[in-house]
Amino acid sequence: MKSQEFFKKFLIYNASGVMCTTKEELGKVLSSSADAVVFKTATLQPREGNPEPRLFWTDEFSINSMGLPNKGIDYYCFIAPELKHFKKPLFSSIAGFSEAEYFELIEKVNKVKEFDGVEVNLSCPNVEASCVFAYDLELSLKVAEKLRKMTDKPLGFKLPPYTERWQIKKLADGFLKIGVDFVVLCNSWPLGCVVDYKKESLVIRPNQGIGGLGGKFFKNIVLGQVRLFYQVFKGRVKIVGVGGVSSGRDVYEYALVGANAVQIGSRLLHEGVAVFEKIKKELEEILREKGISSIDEKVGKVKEV
Ligand code: RRO
Repeated sequence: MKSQEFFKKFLIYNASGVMCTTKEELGKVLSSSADAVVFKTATLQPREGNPEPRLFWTDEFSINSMGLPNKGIDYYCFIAPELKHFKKPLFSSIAGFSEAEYFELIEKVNKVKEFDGVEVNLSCPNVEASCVFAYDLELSLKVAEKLRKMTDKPLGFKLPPYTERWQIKKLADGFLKIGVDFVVLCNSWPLGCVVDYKKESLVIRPNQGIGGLGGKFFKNIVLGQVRLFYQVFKGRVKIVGVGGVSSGRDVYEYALVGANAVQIGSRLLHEGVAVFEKIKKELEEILREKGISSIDEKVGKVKEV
């Protein structure tokens, strides 16, 4: 599969949703030390998203109920060629409101040769009152199978955090059989709530103040997901880890449990694109101290105790 070409070398880039909605933002990420960029999840039509305030973050965590604000798939297909000169992988991200919409979206992405891969978002926690798509395992596998038949591009799925081992096993077995190239683990923790005790108020307005949580606390939740998926995939389907990455040490931990790449979300909000250079320097320092030439040697090599 083609994605093996990208993920042969460990990648560090943005999480979809952070600094990737406009051509200017995408250009900023691509001008930085990021190794690739994933675009904001696109829908068939442009969307304004939910009412503000809809995003809040501190050093420790973030909560959002953005509601999929994006410029629509046609805009992203139009600008992708204009970003190719950065010579870095460009990942499209798409989300439909029905099975049929996912199929329509991938046909549009297929027509753009500058997209190097597609991340299918099955896990937006914030759209109206609807549930997270990928909590319906059967339906997700059915859609994945059809999308696999529809595209030759490297194909990946962004999943929510799961709470049962059998859910992960079922999806991982299915993705392996279908020939999925990569998974992105995980979208934000759904149904979070943050309260400002001084103001005695919620911090975001939409959906009763409920939204997706990310940030430092999330790392250990996602490390568990990466480890369990890796035990099934054993490198045959690549894993992109996303959740609480803010240092070189976090990247090292993700690699040990089986990630071939990481994305930065909350920390990119907090620090801006300088975060990529900072994290890479910290990672290089760890590798030097340990006398390792490349992080790729460590993927999936965590020791049991
Ligand atoms: O736009 C959002 O509200 C959003 C999306 Br599409 C997503 O996949 N994850 C998230 O935390 N927010």
